[in-house]
Amino acid sequence: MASSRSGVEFRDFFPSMVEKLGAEGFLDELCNGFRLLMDSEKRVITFESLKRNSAAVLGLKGMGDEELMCMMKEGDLDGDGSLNQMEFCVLMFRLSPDLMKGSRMWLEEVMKNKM
Ligand SMILES: [Ca+2]
Repeated sequence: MASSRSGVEFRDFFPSMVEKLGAEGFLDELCNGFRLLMDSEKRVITFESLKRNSAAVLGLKGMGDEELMCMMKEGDLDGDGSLNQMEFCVLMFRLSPDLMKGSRMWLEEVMKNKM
């Protein structure tokens, strides 16, 4: 995958989280992150909800508008201008290349069970 890292700086702390939490625990954390960031009425992440809530989420703190916008653009697979839970999780994995390398198998396993 030619990842255009379009200015998105992301501290790659996921691999150590997976070590600590295990695959399932980690996915729960991702879902938690999603809930923290989403617009509580629309149940998806919009640019506004991302901007409003990003300070609460480890790793997103201090991101500027442009970076958040890039994240939205990169994560929005179906082009509806918002991120649903699946899009968010996929994006998080794409932002963590190391995790991506090591995680294909367990990720698929966990996704099958959970989603
Ligand atoms: Ca979308």
